[in-house]
Parts: sequence; structure tokens; C-alpha cells
Amino acid sequence: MFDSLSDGFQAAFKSIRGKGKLTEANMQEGLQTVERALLEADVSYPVVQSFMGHITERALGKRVLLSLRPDQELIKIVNDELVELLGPVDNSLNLKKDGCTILMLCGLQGSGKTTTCGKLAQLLLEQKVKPMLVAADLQRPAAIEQLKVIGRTLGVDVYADLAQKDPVAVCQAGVKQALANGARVVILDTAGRLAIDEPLMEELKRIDKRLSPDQVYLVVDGMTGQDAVNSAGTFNAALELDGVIMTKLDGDARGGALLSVKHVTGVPIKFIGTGEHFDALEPFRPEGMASRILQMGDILQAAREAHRIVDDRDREEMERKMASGEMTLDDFKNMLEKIAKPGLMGKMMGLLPGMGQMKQLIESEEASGGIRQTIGAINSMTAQERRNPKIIDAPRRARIAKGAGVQSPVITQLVKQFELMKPLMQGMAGGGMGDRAKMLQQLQSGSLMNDLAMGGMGGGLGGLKAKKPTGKRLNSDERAKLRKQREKELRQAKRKDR
Ligand SMILES: Nc1nc2c(ncn2[C@@H]2O[C@H](COP(=O)(O)OP(=O)(O)OP(=O)(O)O)[C@@H](O)[C@H]2O)c(=O)[nH]1
Ligand SMILES: [Mg+2]
Repeated sequence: MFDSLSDGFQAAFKSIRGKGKLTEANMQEGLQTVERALLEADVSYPVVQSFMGHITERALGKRVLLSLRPDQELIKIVNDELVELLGPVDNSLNLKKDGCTILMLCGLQGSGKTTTCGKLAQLLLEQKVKPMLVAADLQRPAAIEQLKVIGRTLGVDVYADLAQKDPVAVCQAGVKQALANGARVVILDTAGRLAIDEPLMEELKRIDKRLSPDQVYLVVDGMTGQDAVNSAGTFNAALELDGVIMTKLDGDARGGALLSVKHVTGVPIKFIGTGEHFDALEPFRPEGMASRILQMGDILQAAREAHRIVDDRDREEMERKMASGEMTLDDFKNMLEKIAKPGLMGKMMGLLPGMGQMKQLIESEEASGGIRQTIGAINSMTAQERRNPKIIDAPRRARIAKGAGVQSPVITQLVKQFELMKPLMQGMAGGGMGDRAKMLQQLQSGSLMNDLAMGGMGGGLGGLKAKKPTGKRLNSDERAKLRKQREKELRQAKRKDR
């Protein structure tokens, strides 16, 4: 996300890093790089001017120039200004306590309105709030079908009337139907146009006037830069927007639209769309976004992703175990199984500080093979070994390795890494900020997560180059025989443990 903007900022911080003596001239140079990054990201000029005005004043202050780490001070200044520019946080849908809330989505053609209807419906379903969708885009016959397909996929009611030519009438009938169906939220999917034109604005204004939606959101394509921002101004003037949803931030959006839209409309960015799937909608958090742009990671976002995968009870139990140091290899295996879904690991890693570069490695086929191998290795342990890996001596190690089809040192490494991780996890779950900072430092400096996820397969990054299985290929009979033999050995080991 926003690679060139991030690179530009990094270059600015780097330019003043390690300077023997920081002068006003040095700092000016850094600031110019920041400005260039903003302009190249297609941030609108008035926004750049105001942004630069604010940060220049602070960056040239005595305190910064005299500070030991001016680059860090500048990062903080830019971060604070980004948060200021994008904030304050407001991602509530402002649902009514009683009755049915009407949300109206509008925006240019192809900005992602219909997809976002589906994403919002999914979000509401997750919150146990019943949504209903209304097909108010009568421009294209295919638009109605598109919404119906979304409804069928999510199991959400869709109101459509192919015979009706007036979108206002469709919306009115749709809301009536929603009330009859007991929906708590009704989302109006309106028509778009390639560019702003009078008939479109009139149509939207009529819907707005007659239906009085509780919230009107503008859906903006994050890839379109300046144009998007200009049209946002026009939409806002006509409809009094309550918020913006910015889509397609997963693509090569430069960031200009995102950084400018709040300034232009004065309404909060509520959500961002980061993919075509229905779960690719994130509540917008200025702090998180600022640190993502500055590549400081977004720990909160990672935590939120984790919540989606692990339900609350599991999580509480996991946190309790982490905090008390009771975490066993069994628990670790459960965690791995949950995050081993394709693509997910990489997504989470991308959100962690300093983990950007690891993302690709983690997403690679070899890496997911590593996770499977780790799970396999833990599967070959007895319950007692998983609870207390310290008892794993050489013969046990050999047995486990054989069971998992890996070399013995791999098991040594796995156990070692797990023991290393435990106190850190303890710090993260229960400890204060000091421990958390330490944990983050470890995450940033080393390849701890990597080692663990790979189960220390071969240790560290080297392990990523997973060894190709050697030796002759076994036929299925031989494999079955081998599996039986390994299961037998595991049973024997279990009996011995009892
Ligand atoms: N990558 C990516 N694609 C998106 C996102 N949101 C929407 N899209 C894609 O953008 C295209 C247009 O989305 P629609 O939801 O049909 O847009 P619309 O605003 O309803 O378009 P009209 O009804 O023609 O005005 C589709 O191919 C979507 O899959 C997003 O957050 N990320
Ligand atoms: Mg549409």
C-alpha cells in the first residue's frame, strides 16, 4: 500500500539520519524530500501546503535540531501530522438503537459501490445485525443482477424491481420491505456515472430528499487520485455526506486521494476497501494508516485480523496461557493451524513492524510447507512431550523426527525456538509496555516469527530454503507401511509416558 509514498518518506528520514551535525539546511533538505513524496503521491496542492507548513515549523524547532535522533523526531512529527490530516477516528455506522437505519452509498462508476454494499452487509452479519440491500441502480440491467448475486452469496435479502423505472420508488419499496423483513439496516446501492453530471446528481438528490437516509457515504476509488478528490467535493456539496469509504487501496494507489479527501470534504473516512472479497473492508484508523504509510507497522490491525480468525473464548484462553507461561506446543500448534490458511500469514506479517520484506517469503509455497512440517512435527510428539518439551532427549528426538519425516536437528531447533518465544509471549499478553517494546524490538531485529512459523526448520531464514526430500520416492504401499510403523512408535512412546 502506498509504496512510493512510503519510500519517499523513508528517503527523507534517511537523508537526515546519521548526519554528524544537523543544521537547518540539512533539515530543509529532508523536508523537501517529504514534500516531493507528497506531490508524487498526487496529494492535492493545498493539502501539501498546509501539511508542509505544519511540519516545517516543528521540524526546524530548536528541540529537534538539538536532539540526538532528529530523524526519529521527524518521523514523529510527520506521523502526528498524518494522523491530524486523516483523523479523527470515526468509523461508526451510527446505527439507530430501534428501527431500521438507512445507509445510502453513492459514487462514480466503478468506484466500488456495489461491492462495498456486500462488504458492509458482511460486516453487519458478523455483528449479528440483519442487513438488507436495495438495487437502486437502474442504469444498467446487470447492476441488479450483480447485487442479487451478492445477496445470494451472503444470504442477505435483496430488494429489486425490474419493472420499476424510478429509483426513488425502488428505494421506498425496498425500505418498506426491509421493515417487513425485520432488517435493522437497509443499504441503497445507487447508480454511478463516468463523471459527475446533472441528471445523476438530481437523481441522487431526489433519493436523499425523499428517503432521508441516516447516513450517506461516498465511495471513492483510491486509485484515481486528484479526480476522485474533485468529484468528492461536488458530491459533498450536493448531498451532505456523512462519510467516505475509500476502495482499492490494495492496488497501486499512490495515496493522494486518501490524504486529500478528508481535507476537501471535511467528513471522516469511515472504511477502506483492500480487496475484492467481502471481508476486505477495514474500519479506518488514522493512527494505523499513518504508521502503515511510514512503515512502522500496524500492530492493532494485526491484532484485529487475529480476532477474526480466533474467536473470543479461544483468545481469552490463549492470552491466559501466554500470560501465565502455560503455553504448550499443543497451543502453539493450534495457533499455527489457524494462521496457516493460504495468504493469511503474509497479510498479518505485512502489518507487523519491519516485517514488510518478510511478507513475500512467508507467502511462498516453501514457507507454508514449513508450517505444515512444524505441525507435523508436533503431531509426532506425545501429549507429555508437547506439555513439557524439556523431556525430549535424543531417542525421543529421533523418533519425532522420523515421524515427521525431518532430520533430528530440526526438532532441536523447534523446541529451542519455542522455549525462547515463551517469555516473550508472556510479556506481550500480560506485561507492561516495557516488555511489549522488547518483544517488538525482537520482532524487528530478528526473524523470530519467521523462525517460529517455520518451526526453526533448519533454523532462521536459511530454513526457508526448505530441503527437497531426498532419497528414493516411496510407492503408496511403502508409504502406508512407513506411516503404520511411525504410528506404532508414537503409540509405544505414549504408553511409556503414562
Ligand atoms: N482490488 C479491489 N477491487 C475492488 C475493491 N472494491 C471494488 N473493487 C472492484 O472494482 C470493480 C467495480 O466495483 P463495483 O462494486 O461494481 O463498482 P460500482 O461503484 O458499483 O460500479 P457501477 O455500479 O458501475 O457504478 C469490481 O471489479 C470490484 O471487484 C477493492 O477494495 N479492491
Ligand atoms: Mg454498482
